[in-house]
Amino acid sequence: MRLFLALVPPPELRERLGELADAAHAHYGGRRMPDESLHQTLAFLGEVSDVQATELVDWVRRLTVPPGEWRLDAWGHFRRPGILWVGGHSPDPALGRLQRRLWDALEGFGLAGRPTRFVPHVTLLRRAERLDAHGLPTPDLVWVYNRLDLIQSINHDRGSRYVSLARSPES
Ligand code: 3AM
Repeated sequence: MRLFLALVPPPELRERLGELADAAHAHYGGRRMPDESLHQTLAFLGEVSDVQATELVDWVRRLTVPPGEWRLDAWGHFRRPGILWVGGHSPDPALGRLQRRLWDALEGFGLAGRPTRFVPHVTLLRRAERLDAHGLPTPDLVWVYNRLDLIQSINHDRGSRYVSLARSPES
């Protein structure tokens, strides 16, 4: 099964992110991420075995995520898949530390795939028709987090559906 670790927005923030997604969609077209799929990927694990998945579920249920606040104050894009995202203007040191700590542990589980660059972001649009418009208001949101989710990504005809398999305790 295909898994990733992510921050899942609390309901109010999810709503604000959904509003940004609507504004972005009006400008850029493409496929708007459904509200229930909005997340911030900390580590994409790819395909893992059932045995590994069970170990990961146990680990996440005991994992402590240091509480943090991530400021979302910039739009960004990944040109090739036409992804438009909202994220931070500058790298967030606490999220960087969390991501490195997670990968240290994941490599202990025998998982590979640590990326060379980590750009925390929330994907709002996929296959955007253009990425060069500048008509959107600058975002200004704060994501207060203290836990993460282990999420299964299930492919279906119109994209992926995400199912949380485990959630770390609130810290
Ligand atoms: O956080 P976002 O939505 O940008 O793009 C996929 C999504 O990221 C990414 O993992 C998240 C959940 O699917 N993803 C999918 N395949 C990937 C891969 N092979 C990948 N990230 C890195 N390598």
